[in-house]
Formats: sequence, structure tokens, C-alpha cells
Amino acid sequence: MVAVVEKASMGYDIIGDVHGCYDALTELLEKLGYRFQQGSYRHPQRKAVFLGDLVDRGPKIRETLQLVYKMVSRGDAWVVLGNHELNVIKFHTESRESGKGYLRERNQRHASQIKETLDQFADYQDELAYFIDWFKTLPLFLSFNDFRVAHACWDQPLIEEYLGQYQSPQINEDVLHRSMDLSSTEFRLVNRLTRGTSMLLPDNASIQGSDGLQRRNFRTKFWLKNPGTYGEVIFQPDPLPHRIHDRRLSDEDRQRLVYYSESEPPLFVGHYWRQGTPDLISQNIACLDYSAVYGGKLVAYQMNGPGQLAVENFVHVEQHSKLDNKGNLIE
Ligand SMILES: [Mn+2]
Repeated sequence: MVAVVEKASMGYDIIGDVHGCYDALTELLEKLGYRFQQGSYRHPQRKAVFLGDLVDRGPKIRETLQLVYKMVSRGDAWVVLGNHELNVIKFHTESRESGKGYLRERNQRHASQIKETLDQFADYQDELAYFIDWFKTLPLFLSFNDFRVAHACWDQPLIEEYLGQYQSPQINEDVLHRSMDLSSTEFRLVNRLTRGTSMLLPDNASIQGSDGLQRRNFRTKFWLKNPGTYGEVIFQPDPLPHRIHDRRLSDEDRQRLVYYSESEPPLFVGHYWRQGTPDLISQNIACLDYSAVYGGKLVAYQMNGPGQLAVENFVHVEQHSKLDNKGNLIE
């Protein structure tokens, strides 16, 4: 396993999806004891770990990237890749196969998903290209002494398979291009770690998401040993259709799910648009995405050493500028 090299007595503040909420981020860092010094935030004893999805939706994406980039390059922070960074990368990377265009087709849906990032960088194209090159070097997962981080999910056998080939948790150009083949290890790893696990709805059903998009699949939990029904495994704010909620999962369905067992190290993820008061999602898993960009909370977890996760270690700030689910300012 490729692990981060750490000094003893170092504490970590793991931070959920920022999505351009720069003001909330600086408020949270101040609250955690970081101070602005020589162009970025740092703490005398602690390091920050960002769970990805720094970009899209929010009002200050450029400022967010500038700050996190500085913190990472000074050794004051780590960041793992989120699905939103990945979308931005692919939208701007041409396929190696001639005539295939960009890795992420430049259609209306894909452009609208990254609209805020495109708009805010409209006059800073060189800077955007620089950040995209940086995204292409970021890790998909990190393993520290006492905990693990990934944007949406951890799958140990798949990670080991990947490390057998690449010896590094970072993506690179080759991984990116190979991940376009849906049967590749690269695709399975990138997709699972940045988007989590999901399941196709039965009966060709679809769900109208709160973001207005129609989806034929739904996000699933990855820490249940032996789930019984569709309703037990769903893990997203948009509910299942009533007639599907209590339906039994087939053995085939169950085999497609990932099981992160209670004996594995504590794991931190973002990604899932949680709401309400920050809490653990299982004994050894915490999700730190509390929908900051939709008027929720920007959440951190203070990791101070080995041991059980505890709710007292969550720290958050309320996000003041409220956006509706189309990214428009409500107040
Ligand atoms: Mn995400």
C-alpha cells in the first residue's frame, strides 16, 4: 500500500466538498486555527486534507483553487480528485483516437454541469489550463497512518489491483485515456472512487433529481454486509419510487455492491449532499459533504490520532450565500 509519510504528533483536518464556497472555506480554516500567512492558510501543527469537488456551482471557484493549490504546494494540505474535477478535465482533454473529440462530449448537459467553472475562468484560460494540468496529477485516494480518504468510496481489492499496475494513487494522462474503456481497471477505479457505487433502477424506472436531471440509477451505500431491499441500500436525497422501495435485492444486485467492513481503518468521503447535523454514516465512515453550496454547511473532521470516530470531532460553518439547485443566488 502506498501511504503518506507522516511526522508523529501531526493532526489532520479533513474538509468536505467546497464547490467554490471560498468565504465559507476561509471561515472554516480560521475556526480550525489556520492563519493566513504569506499568501495562504497554514497551521503550526496540523494539515488539511480536501476530499475533492473544489470546483463548479459556487461563486468563488478561482479563489478556492488558488488557495488550495498553494496549501498543497507548500505541504500544508492534500487533496483527492472529485468527480467534478474529473468532468472539467475530460471536457478539456481531446481523445487520442482521431475523430472522437473530447473525452467528455461537449453537449449541453455536460457544459451546464461545469458552467460556473467555465464562466468564472472565461477571462483566465491559461490559469484554467494550469489547474487542469494540476488536476491530472492528483491522487484518487490517500492512506494515512490512522485513516483513509477518497471522494466517494473506497474499494480495497480494486485499489490493490490498480496499485499493482501503477504503484501510485495519482492519476496521469494514460490512466485518464484508458479509463474511457468501460471494461478497464482504470475506469472501474476512477468511477467507483469518485462517484461511489450505484445501481440501475428496475423496470426501466427513472428518478427526477432535485437538480432537475432524470436518472436511471441511484447511489448506494457501500458499508452494508448483507442488505435486503432497494430501500435499505439507497444513499441519496432523492427517494426511490414507492413501488421499488421495499423490493428485495437479487443476489446479482448484492454482488455489485461494495462492502467496506467495520474492521477497515476510518474512512472519509465527500460527494453525497448530506443535510442536517453532521454525523457518522457508519462506525468507521464519515461523509463530510453537507451541501455547503446549496446553503448547507461546510464540514471538517478533526482527526487527532488512532481510535474510534466521534461526532464531537466535526467542525462546521454555515454557508451564508444560498443558491438554489440551478446555482442561482436566493438571497
Ligand atoms: Mn462529488
